[in-house]
Amino acid sequence: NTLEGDLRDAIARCQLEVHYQPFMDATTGTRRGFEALVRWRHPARGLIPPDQFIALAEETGLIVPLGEFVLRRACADAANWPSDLMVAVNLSPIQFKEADLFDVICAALRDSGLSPQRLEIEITESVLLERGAENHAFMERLKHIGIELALDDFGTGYSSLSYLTAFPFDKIKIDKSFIRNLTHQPRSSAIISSIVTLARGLDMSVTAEGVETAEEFERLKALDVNFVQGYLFGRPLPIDQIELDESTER
Ligand code: G
Ligand code: G
Ligand code: MN
Ligand code: NA
Repeated sequence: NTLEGDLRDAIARCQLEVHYQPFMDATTGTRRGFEALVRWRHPARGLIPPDQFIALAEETGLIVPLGEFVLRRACADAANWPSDLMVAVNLSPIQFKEADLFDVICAALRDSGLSPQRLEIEITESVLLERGAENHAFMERLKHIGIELALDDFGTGYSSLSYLTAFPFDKIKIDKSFIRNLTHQPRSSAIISSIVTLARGLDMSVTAEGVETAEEFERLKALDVNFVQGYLFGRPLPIDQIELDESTER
């Protein structure tokens, strides 16, 4: 059997799992929420990471039911968390082409009871390359009901600065490739510092992704990054393995 056939079955047979990785307020070190990251629990191949099936799901259109599954699961899970914790869900550019995406998101919120203010949608800039006007209008609708919008993987694509002013993002997530070089390359500090200044001017916050060491964390705090995410604070884990009783007070 093909991986495509297997993936189709996986969606039908609920072999997909949503794991959660925490992100923290950089200043206080308190946890602010979790990013939902899909995994495929394959009966023969074990746990398959998303970089091995998201592209296939996008090519075959399976990303649409897969994405809806993740969104619904994430909203339902987060509805049971302490109410100061957010959940961030990645949306594929392919999902943006579906005319009913707004209704799908509203239904996931309604059915779970999750407040829209606790949902963050992460999109990559590839969404913005096509159908700019429609996507802009769509993003405004999401913001209007209180959903937060994050620009994911910032710095890895074309990263036209015009996207930042043209689209209503609340947050920029700096790709982990910049954090990796932070403590050896002064140039990486300069780039992050510029992104932070730019974001401030546009009234957006900044998340640094892929933070693995205490040294990186210290440097990022000094650079005034708002949020941090990475193995230093926690790996993505299944819902039953995340600690929710951990203090989340400010
Ligand atoms: O969890 P991991 O770091 O292996 O994720 C690898 C990539 O897969 C990341 O780029 C992430 O954005 C993407 N990804 C993870 N979960 C989802 C999902 O539910 N939907 C989409 N579209 N992408 C996801
Ligand atoms: O959605 P996005 O492309 O940002 O996906 C985040 C990816 O980064 C996930 O695959 C996640 O497992 C991975 N990741 C999260 N924290 C770290 C980290 O500290 N180091 C590395 N190398 N990868 C990380
Ligand atoms: Mn992401
Ligand atoms: Na990212």
